[in-house]
Formats: sequence, C-alpha cells, structure tokens
Amino acid sequence: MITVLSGGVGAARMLRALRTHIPAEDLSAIVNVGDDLVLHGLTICPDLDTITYTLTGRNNEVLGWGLQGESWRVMEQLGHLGGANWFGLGDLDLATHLYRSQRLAEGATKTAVTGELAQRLGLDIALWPVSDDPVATTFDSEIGPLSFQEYFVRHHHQVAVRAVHFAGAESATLTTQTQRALSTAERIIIAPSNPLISIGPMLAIAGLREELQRRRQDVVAVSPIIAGAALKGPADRLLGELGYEVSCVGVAQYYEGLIGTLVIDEVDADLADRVAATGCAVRVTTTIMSDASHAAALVRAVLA
Ligand code: FO1
Repeated sequence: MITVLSGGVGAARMLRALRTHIPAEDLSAIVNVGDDLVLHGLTICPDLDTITYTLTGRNNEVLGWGLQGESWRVMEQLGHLGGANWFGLGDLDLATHLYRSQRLAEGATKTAVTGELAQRLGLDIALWPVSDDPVATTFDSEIGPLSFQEYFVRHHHQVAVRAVHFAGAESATLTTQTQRALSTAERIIIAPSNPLISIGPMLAIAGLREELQRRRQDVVAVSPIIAGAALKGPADRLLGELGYEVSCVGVAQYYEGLIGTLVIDEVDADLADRVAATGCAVRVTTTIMSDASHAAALVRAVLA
C-alpha cells in the first residue's frame, strides 16, 4: 500500500500519476479537511472533491477546481438575490454539496459520504478525510481574522498573514481508516501540497506527527517550492511570512524529523546539501508534472 498525504490540485495530479503506475487497490489518499466550509447551509470539501474529480477525469483543468462543462446559473441568480456569490459553486458541482450535506444531516460521517460519492463517480482508489471531526484552517492577517476560503478566494491570498491556526485540531482524532492507511503503508508520500496550510492541518491532529516520526524512513515528501516559488497558490508567500526560507530548504526544515527523503526539483540541485543538513536524504528529479514522461520521472523518484 502507498498512502499519500494530500491537499488539493498538486496532490490530485500526483495521485493521478501514481495511479498509472500502481494498481488502485494499492493506493490510498489521506486528505486535508482544513479548507472545508459551510456556505448556503452546504458542506463543501474542496480537497476531497478536487481529488475525486481529477482521478475520475472530471476536474475543470482550466480553473483547477470544480467540474468540466460547468454552468453558473444558480450563482447568477444568487447574485440577483443579493446572496454571497464570491465562492463559485457551479450548477453541477452543487449536486455534490447537496448530496454530502443531506447525508451528513442524516448522521453519516464525512468518511462514509466521501466513500459514497467516490463510488458513484467511479473513483477506484481509497480516499479518506483525515478526520471526521471539524478542523478549520484560519488566518491572523493584516486585515484581521480570516477563514481559509475568505483568505484564499475572497482576498485571492494577497493579504499578509501573521499566523495560521487549525481550529478544532486539538480535539480532533484520526479516523480508523486513516490510522490503518498509515500503519499498513509500505511508503507514505507527502504530496507537493502547501506544507503550511494543506499538510499542516493534518499534522496538527494528535497521532499523525508521531506516526510519521515512527515511520520516518518510509516517508517521502515532494517539495512544492521550485526555484523559490510555488507553481500555484500561496505556499511561497506564506513560508516567507511565517519565517521559513522560501525554498526547498524551508520545506525540509518544516518537515524536519518527519521525513526520510525530500524530492526536490533539478533546478534546485545546488540546495541538496543544505536539504540533507536537515537530516533527510535528498532525491533530485524533475518535479513539474507537465507531461506523462515528467510525471513518470516523479513517480519513479517517490517509489524508488
Ligand atoms: N477557488 C477559487 O479560486 N475560486 C472559487 O470560487 C472557488 C470555488 C470552489 C468551489 C468548490 C471547490 O471544491 C473548490 C473551489 N475553489 C475555488 C478552490 C478552492 O478554494 C481551493 O483551491 C482549495 O481550497 C485550495 O486547495
């Protein structure tokens, strides 16, 4: 079993590449729930949905989230009514949130609903929310406290952040499925997701950090920072604002003691010694999954 600690888009692409090399029954993803929100009375789980949509060939590759062939009539009408439409929920995507919200209201767990949606949409790998308890990533920013999606979407992650919090993490527990996916994994991969806000919320839940420390030699992370910048999203900016070096060395420092190997991009080969000085092995390869051959190279590096 290969288990991947996953955020959104970067993790979805890594899982899609892994899936072409290993059988579905040998691949599972443990997914961040810190981006989840309740809006219009609906529970929305962006990272779980991005992975489900991407691995079933449905993700809107232009936006990076939501569904292909989407229309926006509900949002347009909501705008006419004066409702909140800053967070775009497409007409087709809304069906996912309606289904999930109804099932949660009936008492189903997030884990169970994720499995139902995955099965109906034809996802063949195991997909587990890290916890069934609420864990909400929030920010202390220059304009005051912000929820994850207020920071990310409403303010386009363009406001300075002073601190990140994971509300609820102190009392949240890992699900039994998550614990099993970790304990039975021959290798645990940390996807090239944002360390601070995609992997960080999971590390804040009791048991996960300890399990990575215990299994450290089997843990391989992929740096999402290449030549001092993130391919997508605010990982570079947040690392700097929260006092980390904005490079794969900063990523290695954030994961210090938790990983046996960090995979870094070949453009950062000159930083390999400084990464190794944090106490992990370093593997240098192309980490941008721009086509099938590059994705295959990254897969070989994380599985080697
Ligand atoms: N990202 C945006 O930039 N704008 C949106 O309006 C937006 C809506 C949205 C709806 C459902 C969903 O599953 C994801 C959505 N995202 C949107 C992406 C999401 O905010 C982030 O990419 C992730 O939370 C970060 O991984």
